Amino acid sequence: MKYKGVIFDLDGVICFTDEYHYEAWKALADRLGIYFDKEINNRLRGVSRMASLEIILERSDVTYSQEEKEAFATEKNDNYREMLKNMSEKDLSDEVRDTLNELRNRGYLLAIGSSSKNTKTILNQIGLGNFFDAISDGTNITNSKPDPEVFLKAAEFINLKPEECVVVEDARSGAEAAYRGHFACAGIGEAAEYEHTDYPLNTFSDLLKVL
Ligand code: B16
Ligand code: MG
Repeated sequence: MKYKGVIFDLDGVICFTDEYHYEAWKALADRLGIYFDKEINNRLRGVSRMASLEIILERSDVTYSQEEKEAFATEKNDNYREMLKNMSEKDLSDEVRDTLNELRNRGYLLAIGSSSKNTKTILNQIGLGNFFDAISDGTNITNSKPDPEVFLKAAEFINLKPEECVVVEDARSGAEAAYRGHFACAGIGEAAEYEHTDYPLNTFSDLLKVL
């Protein structure tokens, strides 16, 4: 086997919470009178909560204090977490479930590498709370993607070197993080277009052709 481990991004790879992120940021932006649309929302993929807020505030004429920004991020997150309660095992596709099980059967160590501080909540909601060998997420890093920290920690947690792992990503920032960390990268969506992505995938189950 060329690789021993697979590190999965969460949002946009294992499940999809873009719409919830969009609605929660939109509610905040509307309240503050800031223009926000789906195109701006796309720029938030893989980006940490506070960095996402800074992108939204680019459209604001008001300069907010750090304290106010933290309150805005909390407001968005409380709203977002309410929406996450709607998620269930139905939000895990058969394709993703079957592919993960097959990779496990083939003997790979499987980890999560997500910017989200809500990773464990989301995994529990979709029935994968105890599935992965390790979880590296927004709660154990100081630098967000495109910094490779979240993937380097994930590799460390499963005792593998970056060269022994493939990162699966949907966001450009995540694919760049993988490249900067010396990981091979399998990319879906915009990450498939990234110049350093090693394995562009049309669909998640294509992973079984490269691993
Ligand atoms: P939270 P990923 C990322 O998850 C999302 O793509 C991004 O939109 C979000 O801002 C970020 O998590 C932080 O999420 O507010 O829950 O901590 O794609 O890295 O799994
Ligand atoms: Mg993602």
